[in-house]
Amino acid sequence: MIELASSESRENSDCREEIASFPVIHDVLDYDQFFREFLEKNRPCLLASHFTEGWRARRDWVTAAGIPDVGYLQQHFGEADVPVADCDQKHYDSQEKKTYKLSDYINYWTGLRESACGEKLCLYLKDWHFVRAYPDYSAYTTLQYFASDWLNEFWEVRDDINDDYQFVYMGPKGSWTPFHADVFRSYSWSANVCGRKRWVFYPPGEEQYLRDSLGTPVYDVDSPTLRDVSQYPHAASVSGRMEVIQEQGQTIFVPSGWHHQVWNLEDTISINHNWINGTNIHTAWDFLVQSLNQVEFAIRDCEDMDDWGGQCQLLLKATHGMDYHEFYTMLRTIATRRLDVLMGKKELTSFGRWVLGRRHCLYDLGRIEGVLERMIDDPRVDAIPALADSDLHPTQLLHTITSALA
Ligand SMILES: O=C(O)CCC(=O)C(=O)O
Ligand SMILES: [Fe+2]
Repeated sequence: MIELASSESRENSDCREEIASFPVIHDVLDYDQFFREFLEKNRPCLLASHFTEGWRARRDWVTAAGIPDVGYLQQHFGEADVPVADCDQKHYDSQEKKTYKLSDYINYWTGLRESACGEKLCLYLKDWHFVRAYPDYSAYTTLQYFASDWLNEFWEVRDDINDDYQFVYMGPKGSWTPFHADVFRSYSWSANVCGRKRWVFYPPGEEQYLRDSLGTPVYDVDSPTLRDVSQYPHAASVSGRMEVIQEQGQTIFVPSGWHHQVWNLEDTISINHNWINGTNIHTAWDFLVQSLNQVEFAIRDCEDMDDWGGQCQLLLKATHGMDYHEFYTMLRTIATRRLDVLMGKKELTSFGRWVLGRRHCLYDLGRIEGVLERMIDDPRVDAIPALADSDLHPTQLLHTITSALA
């Protein structure tokens, strides 16, 4: 059953902004329905807490009183290096981060929470690659709805670099994440092991109204400065805001390209993944193209230099996190594994648990076919030496997929 949390309106200077209702899934919804209603339509939703009931993290990382079991975390993971953001230090459009030992972070969390000069600190442990650090621990199982995950599948089968997009967050009441959309315009899901979060969302495109007169995106979407017309001339035109409180055990689905901001309302631990699959791969490609256009514009005055196109790809990798070659390598890896399923060579299991059947593989290949057609139309693809080899060229892969689908 999908229910809608009730609609509210919110005072916003002299206008009242309607806040759209937020879908909540209480019962088990079948995979196809979730796929159609939320992934394909790119709409957010909240999943009830029973979906994460059996998770080890919910048992072992939380005390009987429902708060973080810092003693347990200290004992089992105290030696881990973890990234920690200072919520009061703005660093470009994000927060300044340092590496801590988990045990030092827990000492801060359970202690006075002050700097050496007595200032109150708000430190938020973010983007800890927990599964990578403790691959045998099994803190949770990814829900079936999120099983089709090309990003983590790609990183799992890659043997040159060990990385993933599977994270643990933990922070005190008051810690927060500034207004942003996720890396590569991926989806994310985030589940509260304990604690509560407040989320604010805006649909794709609405963020353009939340830029200041110089074009810089707002950092804190609840900041009173947004009401200052001389600073944010278009803020009154924004629409589609959604807000929801995520309780302990609940999981939120964050669609592609939706800007959002998050506050921990209590001491909170959460698990989150970023992912791309057949339903948002076109969005991810469009965003990659847009990022390359921006890079090219930024260094257009050096266009005459040797291998300007190669330099643009290097800058794309540094700023966006992925270049054309890596994006294509991901597509090729995912496509090859699905072609193998169609030929009966292998079974495809995601997160060690969910079997992606033949029908899913056909869907995925159809989506890859569509993106490849657009890639081939981009003349900058041909200037990438690693793709010049005809066996590796996107045209060749497209041909293989089209023949298989026929
Ligand atoms: O929980 C947070 O502080 C941020 C999470 C987030 O931005 C996400 O899951 O996309
Ligand atoms: Fe996010």
